[in-house]
Amino acid sequence: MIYKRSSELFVAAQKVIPGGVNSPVRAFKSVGGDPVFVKEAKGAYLYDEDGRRLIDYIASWGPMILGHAHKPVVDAVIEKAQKGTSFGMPTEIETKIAELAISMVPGIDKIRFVNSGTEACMSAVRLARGFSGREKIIKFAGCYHGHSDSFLIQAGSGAVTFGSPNSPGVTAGTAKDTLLADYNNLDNVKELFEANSGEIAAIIIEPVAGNMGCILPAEGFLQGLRELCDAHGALLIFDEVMTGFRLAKGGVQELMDVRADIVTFGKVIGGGLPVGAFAARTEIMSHLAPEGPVYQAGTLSGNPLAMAAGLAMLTELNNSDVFESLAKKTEYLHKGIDKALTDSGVTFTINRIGSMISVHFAEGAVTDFKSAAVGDNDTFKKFFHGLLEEGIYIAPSAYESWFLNDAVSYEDLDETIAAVAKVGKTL
Ligand code: KE4
Repeated sequence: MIYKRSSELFVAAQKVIPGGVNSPVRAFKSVGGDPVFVKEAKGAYLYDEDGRRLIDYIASWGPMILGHAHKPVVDAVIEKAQKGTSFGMPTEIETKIAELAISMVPGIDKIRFVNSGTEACMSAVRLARGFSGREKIIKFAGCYHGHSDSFLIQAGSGAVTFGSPNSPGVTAGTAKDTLLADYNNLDNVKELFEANSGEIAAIIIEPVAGNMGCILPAEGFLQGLRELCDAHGALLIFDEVMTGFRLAKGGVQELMDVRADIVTFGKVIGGGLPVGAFAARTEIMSHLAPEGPVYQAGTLSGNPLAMAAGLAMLTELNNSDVFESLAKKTEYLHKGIDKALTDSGVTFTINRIGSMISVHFAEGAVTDFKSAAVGDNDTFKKFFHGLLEEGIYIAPSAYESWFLNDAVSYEDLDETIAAVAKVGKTL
C-alpha cells in the first residue's frame, strides 16, 4: 500500500537527511517501499501521517515497554522541563536513578550514564581494556553492540583469523583487535582464547540476541563463557541494551542466573529519552575517570529530562508484575501466529523469550547468524507488508526482534493473529 503523506515526507527528508532517516533500519531497505512516518503514538498504537492506526510491535526498538506516552513518564518529563533542561552539573536525580538501577540488577555496585547503547558498549570495552591491560575482544557474528568501530567487524575465514572491517571507515588496525565467534559455539570461543592467549580483554555478547531476530543462548552457553573468562582472566560484558529491564528487573543475569563483569544498558532505562549506561562492581568502575585513568565523558550524560523519564520508567517497572504479564501476552501471540502460519502451510519457525519474539521463514532451529541468514527474505517482505496493510507494525527486517509493550490488549493480539492468518494465505 502506498502511504501518500508518508511518501511525500520521505521525499522531503531525503533532500536533507542521508537516506531520509536518522537510523538506517527505519528506511525499509530490507523490506522495500517507503517508510511509514509516524505522527504520534499512545499506548499500543501508532498513528501515522496518513491517519492510520497501527498496532505497534517494535516499541521504538524496545524502550516503550509500558506503551507510548505512558502518563507517569510524560508527567515526569514535563515537570522537569519546566525547571531547566540541561546544566552540565551533577544533579540529585542522577543518584536516584543510579541507586534504583543498582538495586534492580544483580552484581553491579556503580553505574555510569551515557546517551546511547552504542556509547555504553563502546565505553564498556574501553573500560575492560583499561582494567585488563589487554587489547583484543571477542564478539559474536550477528550480535550488534552499536556502531562503534570495534563492533563493525566481520570474521575473516576460520575461527582464529582476525576480523575485517564491514564498514568503510573502520581501520584494519581496529579490526585486528576484534575476534569473531559463532553464537552458541563454545568451542569456537575456546579456540580463540587458545590462539590469543593472554591478549583478550573481554567477551562482549547479547546474552539473549535480538539483532538476528530473537535467538536464545543454548543451555550452558552463557555459563561456559563465564568459566572461560575466569580461566583466561578476561571480563564478560553482557550487552543488555535490549534485554535490560525488559526480560526481568535484573535482565538476563537474573533470568538465567549467570553473572557478567560489566553490563550495558539502553532503550528501556531511558523511558524513551536518550539514555545508555554501563555498570560493574566497584573494583572495575573505580578505573573510570575522574576516579581512575580510563577516560569517558559526555555533555548530556545524566541529562535531567532523560533521567526523569528513566527514573519514572524504572520506578513503574520495579513496582509492577509487568514482566509476567508481557511474557503471557507474548506466549499467547506465539501460539496464535504458530497456528495461523501452520494452517497456511508456509515453512517457518518462531523464537521467543519474555516479551521478545521473532518469526523466521526458515527450516529448522534458528540458533545463530548462519541459521538466521538462510531465512526466506522474500516471504518476510510479503509478511511485513501484508501485516502493515492490516494495521500491524512489526520490525521492518527479518534480523530484528519484535518487542511487546504492556499496553497491548488481548483484543489487539487477536486482531494481530487474525491478520497473520489472512496474510499467511498469501505467502
Ligand atoms: P543505540 O546506540 O542504538 O542506542 O544502541 C545500540 C545497541 C547496542 N546493543 C544492542 C543489543 C542493540 O540492540 C543496540 C541497538 N538496537 C537497534 C535495533 N536492532 C536500534 C535500532 C536502530 O539501529 O535504529
